[in-house]
Formats: sequence, C-alpha cells, structure tokens
Amino acid sequence: MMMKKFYLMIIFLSFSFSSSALKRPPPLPILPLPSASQLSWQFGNMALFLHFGTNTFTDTEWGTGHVDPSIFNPTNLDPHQWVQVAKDAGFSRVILTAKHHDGFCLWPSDYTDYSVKSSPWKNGTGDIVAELAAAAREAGLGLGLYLSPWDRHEACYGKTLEYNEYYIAQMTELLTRYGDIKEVWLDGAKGEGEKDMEYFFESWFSLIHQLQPGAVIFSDGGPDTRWVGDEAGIAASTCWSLFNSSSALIGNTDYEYSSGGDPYGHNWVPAECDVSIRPGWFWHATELPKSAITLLDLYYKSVGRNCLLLLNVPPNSSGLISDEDVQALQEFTKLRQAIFSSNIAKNGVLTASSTRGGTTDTRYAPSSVLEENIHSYWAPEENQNEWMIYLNLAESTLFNMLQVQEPIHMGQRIIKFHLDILTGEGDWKTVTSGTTVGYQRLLRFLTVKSKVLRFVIDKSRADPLISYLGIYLDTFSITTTESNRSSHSYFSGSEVIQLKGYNQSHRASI
Ligand code: FUL
Repeated sequence: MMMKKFYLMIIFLSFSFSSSALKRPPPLPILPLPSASQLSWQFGNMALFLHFGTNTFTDTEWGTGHVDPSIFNPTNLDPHQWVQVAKDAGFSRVILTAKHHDGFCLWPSDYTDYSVKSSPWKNGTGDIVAELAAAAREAGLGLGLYLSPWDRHEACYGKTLEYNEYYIAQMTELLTRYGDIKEVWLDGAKGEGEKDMEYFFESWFSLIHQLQPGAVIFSDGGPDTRWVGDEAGIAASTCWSLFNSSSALIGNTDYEYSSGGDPYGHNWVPAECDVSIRPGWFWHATELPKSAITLLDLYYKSVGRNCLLLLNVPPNSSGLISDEDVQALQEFTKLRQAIFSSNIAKNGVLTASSTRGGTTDTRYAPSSVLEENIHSYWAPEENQNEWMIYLNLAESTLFNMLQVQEPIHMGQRIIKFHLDILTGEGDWKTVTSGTTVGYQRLLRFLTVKSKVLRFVIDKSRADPLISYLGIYLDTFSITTTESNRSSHSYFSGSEVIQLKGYNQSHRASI
C-alpha cells in the first residue's frame, strides 16, 4: 500500500514538473499589425518639423515659386543647433521641408537650378539636407524629408508624365544621397485654380520603400502613417491605428475618418498630428511660440491619443531656432519630466482578475505593466467575463492622470475601459473612462486621493493585453476632464481636489 502511494507521488511530481517546465505560448496577435518601421516611428512619440526656405526670408507661407534665389542667405545657419534643440526636448526625429510648394530645393538637385546652388549662401556650394543628415546622425536622431508634390516653380508642373519623372528623380536624389531616411512626408495641398495633373502615388510609394525600406511614408491616407485631419495637432479621443487606405483620397480628406481611424480597418495606418509652435509654418518676425502649457495640452491630445506629435519649430532668417522657441521647448520638457518622473503605480501591489498561465507563469503577470517595454505585458486567462487590474498602494495618494499602453505589436484591441477608485464606504467609483488605447493613452481627470484602484477593460476586439500602466499627479494642466466631468463631483471617502491652475513660472512668452 505504502509503495503504491509512493509511486503515485513520483508520477504526480514528475508530471507537474515537466508540465511546469513548458512555457505557454503568447496569445495570438490580431490583424492588422504594424511593420517594424511603423513600430519604431510610434516608439519615437514626437518628431520636430522644420519649415525653412525662401518663405523664411519673404514673410510668406506659400511662396509664389518666382522669388529670386538671391534672397536665400541665412548668415548663421546651424543644423546642429536644430538637432540639439530637438534632442534636448525629447524628439526622436527631425523632418525638413527639402522642397516646399515654391519649388526651391534645399539641396543642390541636378534637375533644377531653383535651389541653394543659385543662392548666396555658401556661394552656392552648400547643401542643407546634407548638413542636417550629418547632424542628425551624430546626435542619433532619425531624419525625415518633405518633398512637396505641388511645385509652383517647375515649368513641367501640370504635365503629368514629365512632372512625375521630375518628382521621382528628385525623390531618388533625396533617398540615395543622405544615408538612412526614416520618414518621407508628402501632402495633397494645392492652391485653388492651379494646374490640374495626376500624381503617380503608387509608383512613388513603391520607389520610396525600395530605396529606404526603413522609412515610413506620411500622406493624407498613409500607406504607413496618415494625416490626423487637422493642423491643430489634435486627434479624436477615439483613435484607431486601423484604417482603410483604399477609402482615403490624398488631397481630399474625410476629416472625421482620418481623425478617429476605423475599428474595422484592414490596414495599420496610425495617425500623425502636425501643428506649428507658431501661428505660421514658416518663421515670421512678428509671431511668437505657443506656451509650454499649450504644448503640454497638445502632447496629451496627440501622443496621449495613440498618435505621433509632429511639432513644427521653424528656423528664423539667420538660420537658427529662435531663443523664445527654445525656451518654450525647454519649459515643455521640464513639465513632462516633472509629471512623468514618478509613476505612483510603482508604489503598489498589482493583481489581476486572471492571468494567462496562472501564477506559475510570471511572463504575463500584472506586475509586467510596470516595465517600460512593449514586450512585457499582462495577459488575462482566455474566455473570461471580466478583465481587471487592481492596484493596492502603500498609502492613500493624490493623482489625476492615467497612462495606459497596449503591446501594439500584437494588434490594437481595447474598445472601452475605465478607472475606478475604492471609496471609504467600500464602493467603486469611476474617475475616468475612455475608448481606444493603442500605443499610448493619457487621460487627465479631477484630482482624487485613494489607496485602492482598479483598471477595468469593458470591451475589446480580442483578449486585452496591457504593456504599461501609469498613475501620476499633473499639477500643471488646467483641466476639467476629457469627459467633461462636472467640477463639483465629490467622492465620499476619497477626496476630490480641484486643481488650482498652473504655475505661472511655467508659462512661455505668450
Ligand atoms: C500643408 C502645407 O500647405 C503647409 O504650408 C504646411 O507645409 C503644412 C505642414 O502642410 O499641406
């Protein structure tokens, strides 16, 4: 009898040992999925746009294309300064208007004389694209180039075959002379009454991917990143990276569709939010930059809504980014550093409604949401009727901002979620709720004080996965909430504290 029990024990032990040694595979990804270049674009969060050209010297936004190149003479031009400003403020890439609508080229193209080679700058021997490429490479930032399809100088503009040849030839110069290009930016802008012609977008896109496989292409409809549909830098609060490129017409954007994306979309085309730090895209002596607080607000409404923020900071006519813009960016950086320096969730214990593989497999444990890495994430057990992550803090703490991230290499899943706190009466009260998450969702709400929180996923395209959860106190934003919660709401047991407004010392010059 004893022997039998002993053998049974051995069999049981060896079975549980061998089964626990085998790993549970990760859950299935859900289509569509991002490419490697789309992932690295998204991880970058912010890009700095540089509008620079003859317009900088003529105080215009859309140059006629017939300004004499002799006007182009930046006496202190320094792309190292542009790149340093970008890097210090946390931007991952810089994107230059290699050619804007006026057709003037910032590199010495072999296909036109309307370029830096006809200007007094460096006696016509200079190349701004080359200088910026070298500076960006040295600083470890990515380089993007804007080649405007609309060209108000080039004589063949309007003749479809000739102009497409011209455009492709210039694009080839840009993509073969300057090393790695991370982004190619083009738009459908064109003035009223301008010559009609067809752009061979499909050929352009194939050529770009062929010459620079690591580059993403931005346009109104992708293929790799889409225009968000406004020039205010603001995405819709529901923002899918899913999209149907075939429904998007370049130059004829459906603003609502572009802003929110499409939960049924077949393509992965995340949105990029372009906005200028100044009223104009080009530098004008009379204009001033936005304040750091305004930039912070834009950050919440772009990066915090699953997008990349493309902030334009135009160099001035001496060829440098102006001091007041640098100051606004430095203050913006300090605000972000102060807010994101400490994730309150790190002071707590995380548990979940269920965990894939149970407690024996720590790879999908709720604590994974504190690792700043998309490849570590919490996954629930399959076929659950609730999905929750609980956070028990060591002590009752003030907070007013939620950061959530999905491991988007596995697809975008979450449709609806909310954050609850436990009141003194033992009830759960919702402090904020939202729709899509994607790579990153940031939600501000009225300041509350609590010790126990739960993040609840209400609806999802597939089992939800969470790669990061952050809880913060933002003492700078002036906000009610994204969901327009009444400023009088009061949670018994957990205090609701009205923000006093932002610190005046953090205001920039406007
Ligand atoms: C638009 C252009 O018309 C503006 O001048 C600016 O370059 C903006 C970023 O894109 O389409």
